[in-house]
Amino acid sequence: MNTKASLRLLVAMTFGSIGLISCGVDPTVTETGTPVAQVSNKITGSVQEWKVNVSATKAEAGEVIFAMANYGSIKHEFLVTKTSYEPGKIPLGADDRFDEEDKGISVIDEISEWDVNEAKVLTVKLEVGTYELLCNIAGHYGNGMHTTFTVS
Ligand SMILES: [Cu+2]
Repeated sequence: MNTKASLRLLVAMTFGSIGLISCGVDPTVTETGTPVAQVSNKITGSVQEWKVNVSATKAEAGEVIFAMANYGSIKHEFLVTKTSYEPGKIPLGADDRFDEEDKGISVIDEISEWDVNEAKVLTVKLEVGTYELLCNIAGHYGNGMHTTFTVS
């Protein structure tokens, strides 16, 4: 079994009967190329240089499960943050990261940096609000590793 097939198997085991998981490498579309439902509390996704992809960008308040694969060529991390900053506008420090203790940011939980071609699962309880899913390794956020996630 190749690595991506292994990752898909891991994700499929995580979510059991969700059919779309087994369809392909890109979790945002089905085998026929149809976008998957936009609202889901069971998210599959990936991190890579320089983006964060997720299978849905909206969820309902409550438990949300993220199964994330690292499809990049270097380590990445995955943070679920609630923030009042506009997407991509969290101010960066001299070290090219943002301050995770900044008043405008609340880091709900994270998968700390993990290896290429491996997948990790994170379960969080989310309230109604606007979140950014991102990587805060030096330079990564500024290069585009973030995506907006809305809970209603
Ligand atoms: Cu990164």
